[in-house]
Amino acid sequence: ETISVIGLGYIGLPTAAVFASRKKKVIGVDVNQHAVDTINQGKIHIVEPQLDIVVRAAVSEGYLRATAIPEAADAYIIAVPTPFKDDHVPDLKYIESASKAIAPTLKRGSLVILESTSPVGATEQMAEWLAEARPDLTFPQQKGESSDIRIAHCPERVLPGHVIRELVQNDRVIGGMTPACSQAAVDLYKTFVEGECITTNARTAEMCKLTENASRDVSIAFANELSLICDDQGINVWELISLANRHPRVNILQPGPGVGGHCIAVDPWFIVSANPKLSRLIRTAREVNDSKPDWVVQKTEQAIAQTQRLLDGRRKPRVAVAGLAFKPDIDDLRESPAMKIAEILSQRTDIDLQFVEPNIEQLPGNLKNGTFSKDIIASSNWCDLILILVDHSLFATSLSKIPKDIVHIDTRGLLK
Ligand code: SAJ
Repeated sequence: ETISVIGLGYIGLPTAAVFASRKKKVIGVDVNQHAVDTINQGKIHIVEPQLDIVVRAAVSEGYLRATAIPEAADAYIIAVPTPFKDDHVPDLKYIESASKAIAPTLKRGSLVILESTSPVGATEQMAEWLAEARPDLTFPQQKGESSDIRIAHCPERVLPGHVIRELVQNDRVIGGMTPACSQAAVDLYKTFVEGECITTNARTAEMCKLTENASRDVSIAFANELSLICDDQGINVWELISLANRHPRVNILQPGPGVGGHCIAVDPWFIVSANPKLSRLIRTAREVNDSKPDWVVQKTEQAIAQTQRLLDGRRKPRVAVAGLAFKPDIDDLRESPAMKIAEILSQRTDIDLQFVEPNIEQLPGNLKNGTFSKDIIASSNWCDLILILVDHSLFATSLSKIPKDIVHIDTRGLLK
């Protein structure tokens, strides 16, 4: 049995490697030739703990091979990005091009699984694209259970930083276009999934994934809204939340500088764009979370102005920005609210800036003014004002050595 994984990114590559680690023959397909070459050398082009070891073993034992041109397989897993366009409308162009690329290689009995986070209806749309390209085969939307090709949606739900563990342990929601499609997909995932594989239809599976991330977004928005109210009322929001969470049926998440990453800030829009009038809460949560970085910038600018008054022109205020990643203990700066804040501050020439990020080796080019440090203690000894944007564990363990007399803006409640 051969499995083809289309899209060798943060989801596709770990999935391909884990199948290969269970001695399945896996063909990984990606349009990025650099990714293909890197993987064929047994190396990885993305950062994820343990992934390098699994990929190296899979390639050297001959179970995983990458290519830019799709080949015939028994099962296909599509794990390509699903971004949105300017107006927050989901953009299915990568699913469309992946479908068209694999269509010529399909054969009777092939199973095609869409793993990409998708708006409701995307799996049916993918089935249409495949059917148009292969009029010689039958598809579930035409022939139901007796179709030549089986199609299912099986959304990924792994947490970046814990992908290898969560791939194996998490439950999977499997939405086939027919029950037989679901069963074929369950049989495939059971190769390595130790969690439960629960079946449903494709539309429910699509909505389920969007719901999971929208639920987290709404919960974080609640915490972020509380943080604004508490700031105005002179209440420590972290103390407040920990007290409220003592109630047996209350479980509030943590406020922060905003919501980043590639999923939680994106997926809720797929729900909103399909039902704008009905999704008022989900939209508002997105807006609350998206506006938090600007609020943090305003707070920081007020503190800078105060420091300027104290320094009275003797020198520029020194500002340390602690953390650039989108969440703790990773090096991923993409879609990071901390980066958004850092970029705005780095446009100022009337302050001396230092960016502290222990998980990267150099600053990204879009931070114009400012020096780089990996050491929060040295940086806090240098600065007048420290802005904490990420709760890296290295920061948490350094807290006792950070001088108390500098101005703190703590968006993560590290200093409580
Ligand atoms: N955040 C807060 N407060 C919190 C929790 C998180 O401000 O209490 C922020 C983080 O700092 C970060 C953002 O939210 O900026 C998202 O981080 P995250 O750890 O909540 O989630 P992701 O984006 O790394 O991964 C999510 C996960 N979804 C859920 O937990 C429902 C993961 O399981 C999904 O597979 C992933 O999205 C995805 O690919 O969809």
